[in-house]
Amino acid sequence: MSIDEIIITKAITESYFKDLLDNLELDVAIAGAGPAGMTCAKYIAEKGFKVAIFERRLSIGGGIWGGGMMFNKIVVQDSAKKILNDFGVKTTQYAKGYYVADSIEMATKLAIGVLDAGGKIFNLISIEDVMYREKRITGIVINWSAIEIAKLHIDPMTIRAKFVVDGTGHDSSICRVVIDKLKLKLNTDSGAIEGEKSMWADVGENILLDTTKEVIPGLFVVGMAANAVSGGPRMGPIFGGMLLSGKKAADLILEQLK
Ligand code: 48F
Repeated sequence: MSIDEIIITKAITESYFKDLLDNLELDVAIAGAGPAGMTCAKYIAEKGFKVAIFERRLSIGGGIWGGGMMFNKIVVQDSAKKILNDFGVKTTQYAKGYYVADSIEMATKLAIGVLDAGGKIFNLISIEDVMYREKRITGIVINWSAIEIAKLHIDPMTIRAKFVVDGTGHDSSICRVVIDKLKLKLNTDSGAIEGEKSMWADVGENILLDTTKEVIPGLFVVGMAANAVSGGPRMGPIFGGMLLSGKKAADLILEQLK
């Protein structure tokens, strides 16, 4: 068989646009394919709801890959180990209550968990704005990351979603849009983004279950973004909180979707 480049081009173009058309109306749109966003996506998708993650970068995984200071291992505590088990990520107990996982295995298996549950991951797409109707976030505004990087003057397009999840890590960029463009008050002490505090793993990990919440109707915040928005500390290369936060947001959203 001789290979025809035009068939390859048509195969890619037609199947990509089929996927895109199929995901214009979602139950849940998630910003960022970091550990928190991917955990949230899997637990919602496996219940049969339509979920897509939009990731700015070429690769999924956010801050997982580099572990701590480029030593590509991550640590999770007892309470989060079950979530790694759910994704099939192997762990080794290092000390009582502390488990070590390989960063590469974790990043890839979290993504596989999302896809196998029926979720979709779009890479190279940035969420640059939100849709807000009748006092509720109702969708996201997307554009190619390459357009953002090249600073081209090209209008974005939209995806409708019953819920949006800000899993953008330290940037908390979706919540920033809500403050900057919509001038709304978030469900935080001051109503603004409090800003993350200096590293304190114990407090940061524990507080994350409180900071993971619906900050305005229709918009949840998970992972490092949740602590950044509510003024919690960063926690460094312990990742249990990210997983538990993603799971907690999934449970809260599932309650409302049902
Ligand atoms: O930063 P990230 O891994 O967020 P996370 O899930 O996990 C935090 C940890 O990695 C680490 C930590 C653990 O103790 O503190 O930092 O909270 O993943 C966030 C993802 O969101 C993408 C970004 O490229 C990254 O992959 N992202 C950020 N802004 C946007 C975005 C945006 N506007 N649109 C789409 N993706």
